[in-house]
Amino acid sequence: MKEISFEKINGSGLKIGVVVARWNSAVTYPLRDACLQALKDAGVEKEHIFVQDVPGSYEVVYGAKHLIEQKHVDAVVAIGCLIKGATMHFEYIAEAVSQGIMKLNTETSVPVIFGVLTCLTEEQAISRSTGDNNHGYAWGQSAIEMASLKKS
Ligand code: RBF
Repeated sequence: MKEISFEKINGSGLKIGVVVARWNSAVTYPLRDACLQALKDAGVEKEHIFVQDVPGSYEVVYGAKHLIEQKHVDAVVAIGCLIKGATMHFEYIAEAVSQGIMKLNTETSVPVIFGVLTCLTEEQAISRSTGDNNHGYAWGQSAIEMASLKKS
């Protein structure tokens, strides 16, 4: 199976940021909602969850940095959806965002979860953001695990 398994996670007392691109919001908003559900299920208090919308995936890196610096979160989930189109934008944005998120992980003391879907088709994007296959839930769980690691 492809899915990640999680030991019992406890989000109580952890501050979690969720940055969401509005581009392809039919995909990113269900991912965000599943992520928020995972945080709630793990006991993260409502007032400890900081959601920040940004225009597109390219901006999620700045949005994550902002939450780290301004809200002092223990982890961030960066959510976006890139769908390959006719231009080279897909490649440039995907490369920039994955490098940017990696940089935040290595250069700040805050883990940033890579919640950016890179899809060849709209069908792939829908499949990865709906029902049991909605990846947002596991991203929320990943953020709690990594935030706990940061605090340990
Ligand atoms: N943002 C996304 O989140 N997903 C996309 O699939 C996407 N495709 C784009 C394609 C083109 C041709 C352009 C110009 C932008 C695209 N963006 C996309 C927006 C991008 O992430 C960013 O918001 C803008 O380039 C402004 O910096």
